[in-house]
Amino acid sequence: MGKQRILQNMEGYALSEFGKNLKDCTSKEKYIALSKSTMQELVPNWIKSNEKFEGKKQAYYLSAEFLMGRALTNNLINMKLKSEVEEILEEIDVNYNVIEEAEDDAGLGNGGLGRLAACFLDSGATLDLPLTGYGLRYEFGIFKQTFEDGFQKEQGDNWLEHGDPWSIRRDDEAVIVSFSNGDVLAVPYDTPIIGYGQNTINTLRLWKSEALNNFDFEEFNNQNYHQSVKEKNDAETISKVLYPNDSNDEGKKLRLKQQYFFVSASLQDLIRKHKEKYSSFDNFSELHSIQLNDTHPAVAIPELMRILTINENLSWDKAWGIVVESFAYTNHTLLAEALEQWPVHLYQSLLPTIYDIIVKIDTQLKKELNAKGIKDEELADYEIISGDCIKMAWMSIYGTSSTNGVAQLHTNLLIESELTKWYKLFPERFNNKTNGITQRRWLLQSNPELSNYITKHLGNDDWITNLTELKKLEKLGDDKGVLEDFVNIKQSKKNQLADYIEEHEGIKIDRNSIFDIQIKRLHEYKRQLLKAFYILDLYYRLKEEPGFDIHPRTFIFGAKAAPGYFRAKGIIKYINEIAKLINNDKDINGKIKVVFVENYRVSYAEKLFPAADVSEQISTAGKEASGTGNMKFMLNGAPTIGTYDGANVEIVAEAGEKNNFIFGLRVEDIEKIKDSYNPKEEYEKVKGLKRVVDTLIDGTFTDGDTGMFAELHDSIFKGASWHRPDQYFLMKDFDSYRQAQQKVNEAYQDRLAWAKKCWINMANAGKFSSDRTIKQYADEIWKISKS
Ligand code: GPQ
Repeated sequence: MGKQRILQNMEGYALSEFGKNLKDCTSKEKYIALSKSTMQELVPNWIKSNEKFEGKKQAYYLSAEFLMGRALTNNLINMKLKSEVEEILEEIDVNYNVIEEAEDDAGLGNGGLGRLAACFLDSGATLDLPLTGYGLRYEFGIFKQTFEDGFQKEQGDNWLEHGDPWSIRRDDEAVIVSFSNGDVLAVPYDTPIIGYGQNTINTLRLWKSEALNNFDFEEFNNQNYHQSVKEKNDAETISKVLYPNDSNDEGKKLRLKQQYFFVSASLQDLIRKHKEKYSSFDNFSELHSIQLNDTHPAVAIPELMRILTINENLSWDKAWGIVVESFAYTNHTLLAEALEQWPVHLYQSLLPTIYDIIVKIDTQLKKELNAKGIKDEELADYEIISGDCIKMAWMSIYGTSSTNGVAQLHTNLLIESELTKWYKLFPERFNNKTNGITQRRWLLQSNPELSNYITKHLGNDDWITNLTELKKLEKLGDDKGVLEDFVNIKQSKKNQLADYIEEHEGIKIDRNSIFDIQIKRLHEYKRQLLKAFYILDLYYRLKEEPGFDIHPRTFIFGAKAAPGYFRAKGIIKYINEIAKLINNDKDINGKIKVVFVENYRVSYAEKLFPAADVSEQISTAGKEASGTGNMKFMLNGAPTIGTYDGANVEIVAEAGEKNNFIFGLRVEDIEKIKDSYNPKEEYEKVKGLKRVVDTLIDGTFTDGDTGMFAELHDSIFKGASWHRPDQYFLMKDFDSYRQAQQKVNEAYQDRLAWAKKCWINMANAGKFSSDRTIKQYADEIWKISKS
């Protein structure tokens, strides 16, 4: 392959773009030169790949978030060029790692939902399936997090400051999106999604908002400078910044603008391409399957109705048939606060035509329900427009032919509780698609040491595209030599992480301690606070109980809190206070340490998952729809300490309960106790619990007079109008969690028995490849196949 060509292209790019010789470029510039040169290599294949799917049914993934992380290494790996490029760079005395670290993450998502979209694109291309992503090209992605005196501070994420070498602007395919107060231009930026082996290169198309007229000369001449650029500023605001809420509905006008903007642009794009080839829409749903990633793009349902009935003159009924057939909907949560409900007045004022169509859809629904014998007084349970709110989930179930949950437990709960009524109406529409992760990023890229070892023992690298191959390794779980090698690989990943943490967090950690890691968004239901209470209890016992001893532990947290989520920010501050106390206590002598890493993100995650000894998945049962971090830990050989929640249930079913540490209330237990639950009883009764919970109010720690800690205390004992005391059952699960942790400590003493647990987890991770998930979407929902 073109080793020489890549280098030549890099040199040429350095000269023409930076006015320097390559050797004099900064790391950032070298990164850009290398990426541009890689683009030159792949674009011809990209064009060919697009052509091969012409005339075939294709799938489209509409998502407000794509949490892609870095692209360079992933692309080189999937093009099978990584080692060659490393050699080229070595020849010119450049360290590949330095170039890799020069890339900013594309952080166009909050957490699980956005990262799932990114894994799905990788799997789609690798499986040679025609799958296109459509979303928003936020100028600012998820905020950058720093800690000041232990408090989270947010900074803007200017990821495009130096340009994005991986996307190509397509002015010729721009479309106009209309709002009641004017039109804006949607300009597409296309990023190649390279399948492993480069057979297929798909596209992620992200829309940027711009003004139709950038500058009003008349206003300028009239000395109205602000007015002269107002249209430009207003239009550009739409794709300016990602809303930093995870699983929480914000209900803001700008957010609605974002949703309609990218949805309308994407559908117009599909319609335009369809019309270039066909003169009717009779075959539209035979050629398009459109997945709605949660309800964020649900406005696609009335928007496609608008386009088909008003622009294209189809009858209502014919259009409705096409809409239902073309769309499918994924539900990602049961949390009430995440279920989108838009105020009617926002729709009426911003999107009056769309609102009228929603009214028609709602009327049609009620007629249909009546015809099915549902009485008028029961209609309120289904109506899409309910009081002054539009229920996006209801519209998404009614306007699509498939509704899926993201893990078996989650789907069961949807069917049995939240969506029972809808399930009874349309049982054939409901299905489960358990989430997955791409092994290309989460093993091959982030853990080359383990990848090579796996390939060596399997005798081939088929696992890269067929993860269930790992099952063949299970039998080596009794081979002492294998387990020792495995322990050594884990140790080398722990050493790498320890170096990185020392450099970036300024904390020296014990490389031989148990790396116990909880990395995910900060949310009360994920119960970072439960882990904090546990750590504090451990600390007091180590100090006070003679004869109590444990294997050294490093508790690592990584999490961003939504900027407006007061309690989540309080938990961050609290954990940072605990860290300060414990890490500086000479008595503890480093036996336990607490590290809250700053600015947790995809590229940091790639360093954390491979180095973990313990995976913390401790959400309140029934609250975590699936989780995907749990799968990344498992694949890298870390047992789970967790509740029976989300995909944990399936992880344990694959890897065995004895190789994991399950604790706490189950969904059915919670159902039984929730009405009579009194957290105070547990607090009084459970040994040590009072001591740790009281630190929220007894002056042990300071929250800088923000009232944060007292508020956390209230969340446990007082409740509020919108929740019961301790709604996430921290008090009730504390002792059971502590016992499970004690078991972890004991199990870790026998190094080889522990390594075996890790090995069995890794060997049974095959089910959790997003290749499996995408194959199921392709076969069962989208009905698409390889070219
Ligand atoms: N999830 Cl509704 C998000 O990351 N953001 C959201 O807005 C919603 C869900 C997560 C969910 O909490 C996890 O349990 C899932 O694993 C993930 O989506 C992907 O399905």
